[in-house]
Amino acid sequence: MALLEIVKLPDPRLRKKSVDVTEFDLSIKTLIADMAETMADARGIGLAAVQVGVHKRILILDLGDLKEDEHFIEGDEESEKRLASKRKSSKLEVYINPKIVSSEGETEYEEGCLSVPGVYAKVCRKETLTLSFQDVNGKHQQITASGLRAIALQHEMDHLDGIVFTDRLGSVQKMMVLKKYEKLRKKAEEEEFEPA
Ligand code: QAP
Ligand code: CO
Repeated sequence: MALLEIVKLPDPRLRKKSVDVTEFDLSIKTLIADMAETMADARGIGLAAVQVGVHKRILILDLGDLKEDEHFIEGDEESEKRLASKRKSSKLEVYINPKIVSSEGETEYEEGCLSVPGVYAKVCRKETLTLSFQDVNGKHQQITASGLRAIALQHEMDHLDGIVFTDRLGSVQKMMVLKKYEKLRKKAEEEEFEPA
């Protein structure tokens, strides 16, 4: 197992479309194990392969004990506690070559992204969706998801097509979020050059 580097905005690798997995070999299983370790280390609930620089249509989720309708906000004490308890019970879900079969309804959720650390914004998504996908062995599966799982699946599937959640914001909101992100990046850069 290994920790991988998480690709962050504005890295152009996040904009490239990922391609279908055709060989369900050991290298795929190793990649998924490394992605799971990387996601857990970064305290994420979802990760697409493109976020570790691999352009294959693979995404993983680990909602742990978070209920489907549960919200988490970084910095919020209650959310942090729930996130910490989720850590104790990991429930890894792997989706390879996912395709939306049908979707219904609309919902809004305050999203974040390991590739855009530190910023969050409300994004419109479908409320429920039925997905076909393949598991780690290449076996075809289907799932109907709603709540947080449905949001996370749509967020991660966007990554497979080079789309980041900030692309889905209105122009004013997008500007505000990207400005905040730039500020955070500059601050992180400064701190790197002159450590406290
Ligand atoms: C995508 O996001 C998602 O900014 C997964 O500092 C988002 O795991 C699915 C994270 C919302 C469903 C709803 C973000 C961690 C994690 C940050 C994540 C940060 C630390 C984001
Ligand atoms: Co993301």
